[in-house]
Amino acid sequence: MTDHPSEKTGWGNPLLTWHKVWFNTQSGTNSLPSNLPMIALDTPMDALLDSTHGKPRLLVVDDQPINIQVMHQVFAGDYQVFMATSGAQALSFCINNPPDLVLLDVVMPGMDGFEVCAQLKAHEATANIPVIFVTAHTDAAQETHGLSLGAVDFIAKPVNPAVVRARVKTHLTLKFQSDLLRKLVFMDGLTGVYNRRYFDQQLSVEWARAARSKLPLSIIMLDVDFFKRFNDRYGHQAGDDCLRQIALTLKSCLKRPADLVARYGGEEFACILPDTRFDDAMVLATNMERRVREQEIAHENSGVAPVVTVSIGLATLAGDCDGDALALVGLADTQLYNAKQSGRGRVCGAILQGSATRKMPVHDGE
Ligand code: GH3
Ligand code: MG
Ligand code: MG
Repeated sequence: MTDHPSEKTGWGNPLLTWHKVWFNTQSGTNSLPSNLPMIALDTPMDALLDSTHGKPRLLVVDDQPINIQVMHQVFAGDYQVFMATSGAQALSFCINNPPDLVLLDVVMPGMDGFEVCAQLKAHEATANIPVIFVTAHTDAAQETHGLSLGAVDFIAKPVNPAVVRARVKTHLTLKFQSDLLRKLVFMDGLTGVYNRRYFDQQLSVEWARAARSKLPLSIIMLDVDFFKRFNDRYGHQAGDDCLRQIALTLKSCLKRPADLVARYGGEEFACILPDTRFDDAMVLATNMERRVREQEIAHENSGVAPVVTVSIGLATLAGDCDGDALALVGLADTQLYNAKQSGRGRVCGAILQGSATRKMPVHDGE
């Protein structure tokens, strides 16, 4: 936003120094734990897991700078306050830099607040940002219309600072609670990577995308070798630590934002690699096998190596295919089985192509 009112009017930088975690500055029963991450609603899972504390971000949208100034005075102490003076500016800000909540004027020249709200709710990346209308026109029909568009609240101008602060706090609390739940629903509690539920959901999304775009899609299935023996020899606690370490290593092998690693179950992990050709996925899988080996976690009863190793099955969808996502997972599973059968600590892969499945050479991890 080039014409940021706070910069023009000399109100100072809205990105004020963060004195305390916001929730701890609030009294009352709605307070959330201070370790609650501040999360943008369209944040991918990796970013959710890495979120750190920050001041909640409010976007105030109003064509009258005096109204923005009032809101700035009400909120600047506890929030990062951003400003937009038109609907178009507000939309562009929300898409590029999603705030935690929007305070939205209804009557504005050009795109009015109702239209802005409708557009925010229509886009996946912005649909979950709570919108509070702030307006001088508070008849029941307008309020009903605003709420039907997905706004969470309606506040009358001129605003009462205590009331608007309390309402914003309530809606932010709800927003952060649902962010946290969303995070927990898709997270594996032991390793901190995605869980099976998220993997299944994303796989069908990526399968549909690959089918539409005719781009390749690769899946990796990975299983720790002789992990039962590892637990028996070193104990379950060490087993859990080992799984955590493997999860971290696998995550660090992925470079593209769309790639993901999930705990598929027990000591199995799975990766989705959108738009990744077989050869590139094979390089990645081979790298994963090597990197886990290089962790040098002692496993003296393995029989494969004196350290923990993994077996990997890779399957790539290339071009049109009559099957479904399960066929791709099934093929990766078969390849994992082949890797186990042919000695463990290695990668096997195949391409799913129409009704023909082409097997690729085994890549021994040694
Ligand atoms: P293979 O090389 O054929 O995969 O042999 P394996 O011993 O790894 O396979 P098996 O399926 O016989 O045993 C898997 C073991 O993984 C048994 C189970 O106790 C262990 N395991 C599964 N989930 C966890 C977990 O969350 N923590 C720990 N510590 N162990 C787990
Ligand atoms: Mg195993
Ligand atoms: Mg297993």
